[in-house]
Amino acid sequence: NNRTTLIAGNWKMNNDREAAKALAAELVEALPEVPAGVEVLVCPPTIDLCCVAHKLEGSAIALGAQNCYWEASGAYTGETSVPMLKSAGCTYCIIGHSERRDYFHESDEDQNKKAKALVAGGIVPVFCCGEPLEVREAGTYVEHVVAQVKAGLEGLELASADQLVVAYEPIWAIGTGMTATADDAQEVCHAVREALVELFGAEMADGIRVLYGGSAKPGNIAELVAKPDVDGALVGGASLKAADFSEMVVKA
Ligand code: G2H
Repeated sequence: NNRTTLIAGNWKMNNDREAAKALAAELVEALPEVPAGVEVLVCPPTIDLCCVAHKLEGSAIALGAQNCYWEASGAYTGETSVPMLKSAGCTYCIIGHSERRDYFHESDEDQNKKAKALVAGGIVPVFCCGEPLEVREAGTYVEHVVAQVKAGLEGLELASADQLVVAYEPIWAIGTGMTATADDAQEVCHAVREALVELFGAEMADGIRVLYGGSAKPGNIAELVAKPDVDGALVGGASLKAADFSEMVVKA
């Protein structure tokens, strides 16, 4: 395939202003250029988007947000709209992370509205999906993830395949150190791509990046991205250390 590998850092709710700026600066220094065929993205907390954007200026590292709201403006206290993210320099936005679905009770319908608002506003959604441990153990994880993808992305209109990224993150592997094997990742990422074929047609689905997330690190990134349907990683813990994250970029 000719999909560009995407190594995306999800900083989650970590670092203060100075630490965010320092991490961004270290990354720019560690990655003066990005290897051919690889794209690098960092997603800081909303409050640090602007200062990180400033540090990333002129670098090969893209900026993304961790969440958004689907209305463009108005009385939505505490929320951040797609045009706001766009004007802050974001080209990507994570949506539907399991932490948002679980702790903030976000639904598939919420993700659908966010995905549509992002694509309409010119930001690429990094749409997350994944099953909890009990679903994995029950053996119905493929159906679970495919249902999330279909509900979250139905009716989305894409002009090109680079307008959407999907990240498969088995919840039991998030921040636990328990990585899914590369074969586990491939099995579900392949099923995700088949769901994308149903939603967007074969040609479009062939160009959409499908990432793996969940304890991805320098030691397992190469075998993950070697799988035919795994086009990169959404990286949490390991993205907070410039040395680890840049090593992952080099090994991807
Ligand atoms: C999964 C991942 C990043 P970690 O949430 O989205 O985090 O790599 O720490 O498991």
